This record gives sequence, C-alpha cells and structure tokens, in this order.
Amino acid sequence: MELALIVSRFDIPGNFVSALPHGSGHINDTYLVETEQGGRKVRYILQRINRRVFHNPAAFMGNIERVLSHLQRKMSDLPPLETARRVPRLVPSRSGEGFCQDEEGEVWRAYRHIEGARSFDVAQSPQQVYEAARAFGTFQRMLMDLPPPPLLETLPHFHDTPHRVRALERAVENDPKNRASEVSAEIEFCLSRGELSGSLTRLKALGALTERTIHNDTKLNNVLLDERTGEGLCVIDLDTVMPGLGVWDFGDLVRSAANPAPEDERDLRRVEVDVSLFESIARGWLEALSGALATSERAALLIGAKVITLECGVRFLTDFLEGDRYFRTNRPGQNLDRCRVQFALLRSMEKLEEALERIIRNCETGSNPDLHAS
Ligand code: ADP
Ligand code: GN1
Ligand code: MG
Repeated sequence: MELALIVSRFDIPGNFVSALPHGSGHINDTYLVETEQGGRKVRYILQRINRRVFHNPAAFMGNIERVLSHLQRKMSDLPPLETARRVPRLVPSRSGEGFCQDEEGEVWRAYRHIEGARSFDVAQSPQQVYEAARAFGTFQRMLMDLPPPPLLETLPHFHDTPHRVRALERAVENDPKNRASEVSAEIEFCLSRGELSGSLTRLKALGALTERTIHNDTKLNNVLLDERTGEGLCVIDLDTVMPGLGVWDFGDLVRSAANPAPEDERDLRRVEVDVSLFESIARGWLEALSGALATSERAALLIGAKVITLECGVRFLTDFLEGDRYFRTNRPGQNLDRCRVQFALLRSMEKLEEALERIIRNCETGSNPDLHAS
C-alpha cells in the first residue's frame, strides 16, 4: 500500500512530501513522514503494527489511549507546547479512530513527531542514561494512580521468564532449521540459570512484588532526550504498556543502557556492565521513584536486571532456532549474536554482583520500609 495513501487516511492536513523508514525497532515498521502545511514543514511518525505480535489493535490502542490521557491530565499545569514535547500525541484517522486498517488488513497509526529530541541505541554517557532512567521512572510513577480498571494484558506471558524458557526448550526439541547443534553452549548457559529464571515469579508468589502499570519495553531507544539540553523528555513506544512488575522496567533499561556495546555486537570482549552507567541508571530510577518503592522491590532491582537480560537472550535464541520469525534481522546470525551479547552481559552482572548491589544501596534516595508491595 502506498504510504501517501495511508497518510491521507489520517487527520493530517497539507501536502504529503515524503515517508522514509525510521528508527531501529525490531517489531513494527516505522516511517518519518514529512508534510508541507502552509509553507511550514510538519512531521509525523507513521507506524505499521506487526500483526503477528499484536493481534488485537483495539485492545492495545485502548491501553495506549488511556495512558496518554492520564499523562496529559498529570501535566495539565504545564504550558501546552511543553506538554506536547513530553507526552506523545496520536493523530486520529479521518473517521476519528486511534488507528486505521487498510484493505490488506494492515494496522496503521500516526503520532505527531516531537521536534528537537532524539533517541539513542547505545548509551553515550552516564548523564544520558541518568536522564533516560529518570524519564522511565517518572513514567512508572505517574501511572501509579491510573484510575481502575487495570490495563488489558495484551501480550500474555510477555515477561514470564519460565514460560520463555519453556518456549526455548520446545524450539530446541523441534529444531526446525537444524541449528540447535550450533548453539549447545548457549542452551547450556540458559538451562544452568533455572534458579534465576524463576526468581521473580517466586517473589511475586510470596507477595514481595506486585503488579502495577508499567511500560514493558524500556529500551534506551524508547525514550526521547532533548537535543539541546539532554533532558529526558518523553517516553515512547507504548505498545506494551500493561500490568507488570516495576523491576522489569528497571531491568530492561539496565540491559539496554548499561552495556556500552551495541545489542548485536560480535566482539564479546566489548560487552559488559559499565559500572558508572549502571550507577547513573540506578540513581535516575530511584530519584524518580523516591519513596514510592517498597523495600522488597528495591531489593529486587538487580534481580530484575539479571532476569530480563537472561530472558531477552532466551527470546533471541529461540527466534534464531525458529528461523528469525519474530525479531527483525538484517543479516544472518544476528539473533544469535544478540543472544550472545545478552548472555555475556548477564555474566558481567554476575561477576560484578556485589558492587552493583552496593551501588543500589548507596543511592541516596530512601525506600519506604512501611510500604508493602501492595
Ligand atoms: P518501534 O516499535 O519501531 O521501536 P518506536 O515507537 O520506538 O517504534 O519508534 C522508532 C523511533 O522513532 C524511536 O526510537 C524514535 O527515535 C522515533 N520516534 C518515535 N515516536 C516519535 C515521536 N513521537 N517523535 C519523535 N520521534 C519519534
Ligand atoms: C523488541 O520493538 P522494540 O525493538 O522496541 C521487543 C522487546 C525486546 C527488544 C529487544 C513487542 O522491542 O520486548 O526487549 O525488541 N518488543 C516486543 O531489543 O516484543
Ligand atoms: Mg522502539
């Protein structure tokens, strides 16, 4: 379907100029659209939603719309131009819906492009990841009083790590692409972490951790930073917002932002937890959530980082074995490289465990011992 035609189905005035592939997400197709409106250049983000992942657009778009209006209300004291930089704004379709479906059944959505801000795939400095952590932490905090009912669970078992490990075991057994023999070391690595993979599930069952509304995909490149000041401005990519454990979001940010190497780095000597990046993430996170975390949740932050890193590696490995059907790849073996990076990162976390726990303990902002996870 021609992109100009899709754009014409949204409430976007003026003339279509261009639509170019944008960003580096693994799931949806994202385009940067340029229009000309009365001599002015106005840009949008247009996205084709991956239907193999997101089956029910009405459900997940409903979640996103509830979250966006809640954030809008929370920021209603700010000048409108400032709110527009801090909360993504959906562009309705011509028929007033939050998305539209084309003749081929593809689901499309458009946002206004936030100008003067950008995201990063790999961390460039401790200050930058501090800003990202503050923005994601503030996002989680602001959603703590989202009026009931809870958001819909649009992707069941999304961060259910034991469930992900079982999917890996099935992929190893079926081995549809005859790749399992190539990755016996990775399979072994994962199976030897059985205790870790079930640890958050156990803490949840014990009542030490409870669910709340979270982002569920807090990769560094899912937050926009002010191009001029570096300030963490706006959390984006809200397709996965739904109930979950707060420590998952901390964990996914550590996984993606404390590693100075790219997610698919082939030289594993470059992959590690950079302690000063980790310290900045922990500080930003705990400042944003100051006083709002139960002691038990604070105590589980590093477990969250280890579990999400393991889980992400398991998901990349499963996809490699299944023939790269879930995560977009642009070269053979990329999902295996991504898996190896996650496992190298987890090894580094295990090696530095004591130092990382100390950093979390030393972060100034206090937890609230009276708060139980409920
Ligand atoms: P994906 O699902 O493909 O990861 P994202 O929603 O994360 O899609 O968008 C991909 C990239 O597009 C982001 O990393 C960011 O750089 C940019 N982007 C997304 N939404 C906006 C927006 N509203 N304003 C400016 N840039 C955006
Ligand atoms: C995917 O869509 P993107 O690229 O932000 C994935 C995340 C993974 C991430 C790994 C819906 O995120 O869960 O952590 O890749 N999103 C979905 O880079 O599966
Ligand atoms: Mg993204």
